[in-house]
Formats: sequence, C-alpha cells, structure tokens
Amino acid sequence: LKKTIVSTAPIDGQKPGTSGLRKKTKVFMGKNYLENFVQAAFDAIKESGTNVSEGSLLVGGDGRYFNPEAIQIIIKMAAANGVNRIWVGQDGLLSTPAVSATIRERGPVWQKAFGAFILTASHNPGGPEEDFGIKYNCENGGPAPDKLTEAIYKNTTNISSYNICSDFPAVDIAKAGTTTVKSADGSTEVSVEVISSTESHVNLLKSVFDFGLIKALLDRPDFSMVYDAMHGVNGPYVKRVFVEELGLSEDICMNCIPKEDFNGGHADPNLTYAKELVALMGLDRKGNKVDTGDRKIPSFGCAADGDGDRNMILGTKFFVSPSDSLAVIASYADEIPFFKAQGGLKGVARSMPTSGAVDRVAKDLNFDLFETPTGWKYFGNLMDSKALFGGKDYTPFICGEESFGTGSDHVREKDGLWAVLAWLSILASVNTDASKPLITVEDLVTKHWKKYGRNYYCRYDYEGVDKTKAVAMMDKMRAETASNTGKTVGKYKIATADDFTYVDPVDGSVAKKQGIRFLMEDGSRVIFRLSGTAGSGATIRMYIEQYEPEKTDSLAADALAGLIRVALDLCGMKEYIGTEEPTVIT
Ligand code: VG1
Ligand code: CO
Repeated sequence: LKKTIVSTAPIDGQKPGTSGLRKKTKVFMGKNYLENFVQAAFDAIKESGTNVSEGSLLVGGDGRYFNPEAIQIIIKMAAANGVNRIWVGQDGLLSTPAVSATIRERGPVWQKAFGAFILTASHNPGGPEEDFGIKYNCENGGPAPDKLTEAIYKNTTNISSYNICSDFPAVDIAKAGTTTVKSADGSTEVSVEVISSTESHVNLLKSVFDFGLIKALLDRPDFSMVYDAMHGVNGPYVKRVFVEELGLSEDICMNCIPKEDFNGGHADPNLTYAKELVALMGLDRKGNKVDTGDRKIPSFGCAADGDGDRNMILGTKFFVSPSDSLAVIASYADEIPFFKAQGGLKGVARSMPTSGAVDRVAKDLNFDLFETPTGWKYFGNLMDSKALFGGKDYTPFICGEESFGTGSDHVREKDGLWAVLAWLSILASVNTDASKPLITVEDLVTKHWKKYGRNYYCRYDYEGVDKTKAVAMMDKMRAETASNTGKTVGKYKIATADDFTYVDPVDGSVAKKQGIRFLMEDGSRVIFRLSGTAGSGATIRMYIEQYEPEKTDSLAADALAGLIRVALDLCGMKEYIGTEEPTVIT
C-alpha cells in the first residue's frame, strides 16, 4: 500500500445543500471533483476530533450510475487517509435509512462505525446525463450537522492536495466477504468488508414492529397491497421484508429491481411521478378518484424514492397527504411496540412547511412539539438531546416532513419502509377481528379529520427556473416582511410576515433564512422556499395550508383555490418567473 499525495485546486460550488452535495453526474465524474469533496470531508472529520483509524467507515449508495466507481475511489482514499476498516453494502447498495441503522446497529463487536458516505441524489433522476450526489453521516447515524457541512465546504475552497492509495486492489463489491491489504512494511493493515445491505435494517425493523400482527392483516382475504420501489434501492428491502419475512407473493413488488437510471423514471413517490402505482390504486394525478369499472383495487399501495427514505401511502382510491400521515401515525403510535415499550410517544417534530395537522394531535395527547427547518439533520439533536447534552429526553420520538418523509428515533434518517410498516401496524391494530369488514386507510384518515379538523394542504414546485430571478423574488418578499405584516389580501389578513429562523433548543445553534412565511390571522399559511437539493438551476417551492374545523370532505384543490390565488399575487410569480403554472403539485 502506497499513499500518493495528488495536487489539486479548489472547485467552485461544492457546498452541500439540504441533504448533501448534488450535481450532474458528469460534473462528479470530472477531474478531481469527487476526490476534492471526499478529501475535504476527511479533513473536516479529523478536525472535529474523530480518530478515523479507530472506527469503521461505511460506504454505500442508491445504485445510481457511477455508484460502483465512486465506491472504489472512496475506498482508496479512505485507506490513504488512515481508515483501517471499511464496510461496503453488497453490490454497493445501501438505502439511506439502512445506512443509519447499520451505523447504529453494528456495535462494538464489529468496531463501530464513526460515519458513512452515502452516494445518492435521492429522488433526483440518475444516469450519465442526470444527477449524482454524496453526503456524509455521523456516528449517531444522522446527516452531518450544519457545523460539519460548513467545515467540509470551507475545506473545498482551499484544498491543494488529496491522498489516495492508487495501488489498493479493486474490491469485488458483488461478493460478501473481507479483503485485507497490508502496507509493504507491514505496519498498517486495511480491511474492506462487503456486508449485507439489508440485514441490520431489517433486524431493527423486526424489533420495532410486531411482524406477527402485521402478518395477520396481510393474510386477511379482504386485504391486498402493492409496494412500488420505483427501481430505486428499496427493492431488495421490500423483498426481504414482505416476501421473505412476511410470506407475501412477489406480485406485491413493483419496480423492485434497482437500476442505475431508475429505468429512466423519476424515483420520487408522489402523485405525479409514481404514475403507475397511482393509476393502479384508482387515482388521477390530482389524487381524485377515477372510474375503474369492476377492476379490483388493492387495499394498500405505497412507494419509495431512489434512496428509500421517502414514502407515499395510498388506500383504495385514496391519497394520504404526508402531513396527514404524520398526524395519524403520531395519534396511533402507542399501538407500535417500539413506542409502547418505552412508555409511549413523548416528542413529535415537523419541518416548518409541513402542515400543522400533527400539532393538534400533540396538543390533544400532550406530546412535546418542535418546528424545525426543512431537512432531516435538524431532527437529530432533538432525538439525541439526553445522550448528547444531558438535557430533557424527548424520545421516543416521531418526525416528518411534507415532502413524503416520515420516521422516528429508531434511526436518524427518514425511513420509507418504517412509515409503510407503521401504517400496516396501525391498520392491523384496528382490524384484529377478521369477521368484521376491513377498516380502510380512507376510514382512518376521515375519522382523524372528524376528530381534529382538516389541514388542507398543497405544494407547488417551479422546477428549473432562472436562479437570479428566483432569488430576486425571494429577496423582494424578504425586504417587505415588515410592511406586509398587518396587510389584508383578499379575504385574509396577514398576522405575521417573516423569514423563518430556528434556534436549536438543545445546543442553541441558529439557522436563518429558512423560508418566507405569511401567517394569516385565521391560521392559514403561505410559505416560500428555494430548494436546497436541485442539482442545477433553481426550484421554487410554494406551500399552501388552510385549516377547516368542520368542512373536511372537500377536494383539496377546491378548498385551497382562493389562498393559492393570494399566494401567487403575494410573490409576483408571473412577473418574476413568467408563468404561474407549476411543474409539480403535491
Ligand atoms: C427536499 C425536501 C425536504 C427533504 C429533502 C431531502 O429539500 O423539501 O423536505 O428533507 O428534499 O430529501 P429541498 O431543499 O429541495 O426542498 V431526500 O429524500 O432528497 O434525501
Ligand atoms: Co430520499
């Protein structure tokens, strides 16, 4: 083993966004691009006090184009940066929640991991012409906090060389087993272990849920389901859980073979992109019921994104909005063994743009509730509050985002498979009497609305817009927050207009400029953000929410039409962007 120091120079734009660094694949494959970022990360990890030669480094990805090559580069660079033990997911595959579970579960016997590189651009399309991405997760299994990503970024701006052991042999990542390489003088030894992609995560999920209870639901003759992995990384996990563990036929697996370009699709589980599943469940892309004649529609449908951390939940001809999904799961959490065993759910968090549906459950059932900026990294400190800072313990804990992300403190990432199993557990717990008609997904959600009222909600995305114009639009609203406060727009009065700032209650760190909010006097909200995951160009997100205590059976589009008009006028979408027509509505 020979360490080579290769000279390099900073490359612009290596600042991680909401969830890691994402760029066009071609950019990542460009000279020194991946190497610079990985070296910057190793330096920042060491500067933060981690001794990388003591623990293990986990590496895996969502299987997109360039994943295997990137893994070999990271192995060679890890060896040259003093890492002695590297674990790689078999075939290079590890879903984002599985990375989190593996870091946490493969404990001292295996020389615990100090962190992981996840090679993913999540729901962004993959392939040579599409996106690639990389992010670093820490010892707790969660995404690097702002402090660390800023240190990584800073290192990318003044990097002058990187370390690599070019003579490290290519590792066969298709085969489980360990490759060990010694340095010429015998002083160091580096081992690369190819591990099961699914084992740690599936074992963990088996301890969180009652698989026997879920199986009883799945075995009911009046129950049927389908899981669409959208050719992302989740396929092998779906098969392992539903076919091998729960005994269902492979027919329930839709698009469960991982593909490096997600079969040309957009592996994002929503009504627009999960077209095939949505049609199968008897819905149109707006979530309206479609006439399907006498075709039998499954009782339950679900989908995952490229890296398996997102989920979409559907019932027969029924779409569950992610914000409602979070609220329903929180209200039934204590039916799930993981929560029951720990004395019941204690804390709930949602990202700021996520609807306030869960707030009503928290108030009713007396949980602590937190409102954090967009992105999973802000949930971690809350989950670790006791362990890290000797503070109040908010766990067991559930959190979620409007962007089809839901999870709990069993790991430190959102977990698509967990959300699906949570829904199945809840359905199982209300359907234990097989002689009674099935209580459906739609029954559960409408019952929830009757009890708590309904937070009508939608998000408009304007993808691929001109960045300068998008920034100008945001700047204008930011400049006018004071003058907009108190103004009347249509039938709404703006109680507060501001730019969301988050102060972390655990360590006091501050995150500014997290979204322009118009909080109306009647509790309705309009929010604007620029996406932090776009690989190129800019994406504007417009979030609309209106609460109705009683009239809960309207179509969301109808209930929100008035507020959407007000929102488009408030931001001047037409004037800045040239159109009011979004590319995606969720
Ligand atoms: C989006 C979502 C956000 C989510 C993030 C990562 O970020 O809005 O809620 O946490 O993607 O999800 P942004 O900055 O584009 O709005 V994933 O599945 O990409 O890891
Ligand atoms: Co994802």
